[in-house]
Amino acid sequence: MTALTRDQVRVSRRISMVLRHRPESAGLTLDANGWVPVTELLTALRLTRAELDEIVEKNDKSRFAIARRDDGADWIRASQGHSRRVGVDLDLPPAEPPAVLYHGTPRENLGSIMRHGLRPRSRHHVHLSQDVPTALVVGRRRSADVVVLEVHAAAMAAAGHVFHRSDNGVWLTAVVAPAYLSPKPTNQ
Ligand code: HQG
Repeated sequence: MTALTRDQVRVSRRISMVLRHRPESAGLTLDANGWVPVTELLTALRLTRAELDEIVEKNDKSRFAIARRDDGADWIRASQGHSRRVGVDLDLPPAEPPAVLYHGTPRENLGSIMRHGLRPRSRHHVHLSQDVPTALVVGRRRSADVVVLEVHAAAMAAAGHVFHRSDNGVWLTAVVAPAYLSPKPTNQ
């Protein structure tokens, strides 16, 4: 599959911004679960359906999901990453996590994270990756000097902490206490 063009990446970022953080900036209102009619998004962002479909299909992380309702209308939402200020509930079922998940973060955050745990900050959840390469990509959005933390997810689940898996494979949980975290030695 070919990658998005630079222009398409720009539009994709704008869609993420609108669907996750600032729907009102495009005059849109999300429903309780984060969905908006595709036709409304197209009008608001002056896109054609073909342009939107290409961006959704080629998106490197499948950030957006489109679902058809009983009346035949298509609705779209971001699969994860919403700001807390946007009061949506993705309504994902609890999911049994693998033994270990990963979180990539700038090294400068490490001291604070090992003292206070992983916090969702401005988002609804702490975001965790299925594998180390993905965690490195997430961390490198912010810094060249990234540390990957192992999250002892199965132990957390056994202690009653709830996990969800977004439609695009990101693991979500409320917070991760320091006891469940160990920094991976940097040999990558
Ligand atoms: C850090 C992207 C100090 C945390 C990615 C992270 C992901 C702490 C930052 C998704 C801390 C929050 C989310 C503490 C957490 N002390 N720093 N106690 N607790 N942090 O962007 O996980 O490309 O909200 O380590 O791929 O980086 O947008 O979270 O560095 O899936 O689709 O605070 O965003 O997806 O940053 O990324 P973020 P994240 P997209």
